Amino acid sequence: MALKLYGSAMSTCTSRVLTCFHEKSVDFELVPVDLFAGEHKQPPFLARNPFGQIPALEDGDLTLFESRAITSYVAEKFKGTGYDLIRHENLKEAALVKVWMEVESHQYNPAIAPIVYQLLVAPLQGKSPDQSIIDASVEKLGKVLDIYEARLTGTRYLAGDFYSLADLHHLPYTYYLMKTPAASVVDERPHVKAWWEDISSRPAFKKVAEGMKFGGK
Ligand code: GS8
Repeated sequence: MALKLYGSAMSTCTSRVLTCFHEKSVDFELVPVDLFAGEHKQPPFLARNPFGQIPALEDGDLTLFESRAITSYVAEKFKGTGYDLIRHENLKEAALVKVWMEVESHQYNPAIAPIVYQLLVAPLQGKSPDQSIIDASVEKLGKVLDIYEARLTGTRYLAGDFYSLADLHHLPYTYYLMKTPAASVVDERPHVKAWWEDISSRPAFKKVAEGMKFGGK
């Protein structure tokens, strides 16, 4: 039975899971959830994620939410097929993948998400971007990326010389960031830029990016 993902192709957290599906070459069905109609706050969706946020996964009688927990489950369940995203045969490499997944979640995401929200989402909601939030977040993201620049001087990818779930988790938000003037925060750092060009050109993500459109951009 195919995995069922409830979400929206344009959403960053849904795209994170879709990219993982493509890397693993697993069968899935994307069940659209209409955020603009507030479907994610209605009882049928709340039964899948009581926090009312997309995406949610159904695999038989198992229901999961939180995109990073979903990708970890999929990468583990299908460790024998497709690209190995978690280095399951090497304990030390697997631990480094987990370290850099935590970094994305706790350092990178809190800095980048407000920039994408202010520059791409707020205008769609008829609000003007708040420049003070953008400036503070760009500064915060720059400090995180200074650490990435140093790290990527020694290794090709974040966890080592292998692409992993740690890199994959960065794709959706960075993809949207690169469509804004704040892209300079990546462009100014040569190793970060080369890493971005490398990970965003993988066929699995290119397929997903085709569906990532915010207001036609
Ligand atoms: C965040 C989910 C989330 O923010 C995860 O799955 O990784 N930590 C969770 N989902 C957003 C769309 S992300 O582009 C969402 O559902 N927003 C609508 C809302 O919060 O009402």
